[in-house]
Amino acid sequence: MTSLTILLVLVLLLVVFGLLFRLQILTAIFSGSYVRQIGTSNRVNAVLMLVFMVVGGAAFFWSFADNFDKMNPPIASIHGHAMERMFWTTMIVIGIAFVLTQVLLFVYSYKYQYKEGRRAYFFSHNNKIEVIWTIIPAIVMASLIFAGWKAWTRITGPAPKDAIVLEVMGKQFNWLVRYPGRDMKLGVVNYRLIDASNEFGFDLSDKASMDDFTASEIHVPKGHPVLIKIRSRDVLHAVYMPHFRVQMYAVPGMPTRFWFTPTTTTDEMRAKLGNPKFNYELACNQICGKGHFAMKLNIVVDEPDDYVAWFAAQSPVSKNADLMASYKQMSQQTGLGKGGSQGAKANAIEETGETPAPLAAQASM
Ligand SMILES: [Cu+2]
Repeated sequence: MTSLTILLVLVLLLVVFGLLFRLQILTAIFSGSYVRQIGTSNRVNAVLMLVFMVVGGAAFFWSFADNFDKMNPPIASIHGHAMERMFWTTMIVIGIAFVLTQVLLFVYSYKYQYKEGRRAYFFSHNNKIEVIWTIIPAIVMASLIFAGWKAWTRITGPAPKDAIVLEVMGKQFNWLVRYPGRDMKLGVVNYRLIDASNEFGFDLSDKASMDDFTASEIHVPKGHPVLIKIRSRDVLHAVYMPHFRVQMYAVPGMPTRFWFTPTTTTDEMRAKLGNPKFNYELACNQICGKGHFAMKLNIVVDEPDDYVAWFAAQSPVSKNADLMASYKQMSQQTGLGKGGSQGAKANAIEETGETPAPLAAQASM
């Protein structure tokens, strides 16, 4: 209590001194003996404004140009070109507005620095200027939003009926991939059946699950629409595939999706870039925890025949002894699936929406 009182007294003393100082200045102003000391710092600051504009502006454009290739990898999907057009149209429009406003900000700060005897020009308002700077941005913004809305609606509309389907599930800290087997139907999964061997929580009382398979990388065929169903097991992640211009959140409890058509195989892209080690990648671009940096997955774009061969060579979950044993144990523990009285679909995430037909060749395997 004593220290608080002392602190309070000190603060009040400071306030009193401040007021006395202010009073002294006011007295001097009214008596006409006050001389305002502007000093050289005012001019130095004005010049620094210009220096900041030139140096900061140059650094900004240099970093932009230097990282351009990283920000703008070659496009390898059909819709990627529409995204690219929208992105650069928006960048050009906001770029012009950005440069214009920043140059005015710094140049005016320099131009209207304090000068002895100069008074600010009083300007209340001007209807003409108000109308111009309201209507022009409104038209530009509305056009950008309308064009963006049209493109986005087209891209995120229902996947074509012949799209191949796969599921990607984000978890701290990797991606799990699941393909439907020959029946082209992703089976039922249930989070309560998840354990170390059954990472997806396959519910094998659903027949459609038996031929599903998991993969350590994503394979997709060139020139064929691909529908990716996206889920998260824990926190918010995002499926980001820069070359395909795909970005979609993986949200716990809320399945999302994105479909696209790859146009360039991995081999073609390697030849194009002259980099034999190149791989398309899926990266998580939401900071989802300490292992976020590790959430990376290879994507292989195959020629359709190679894709079919790869697909045929995969082993279904029903042939995975560890997974089958774990499923049996978990279903007994939880009373779900075959081991329990509850039906396969109780509490399960059911697949909804369209079930795309298989690749023609794949169906004849
Ligand atoms: Cu993540």
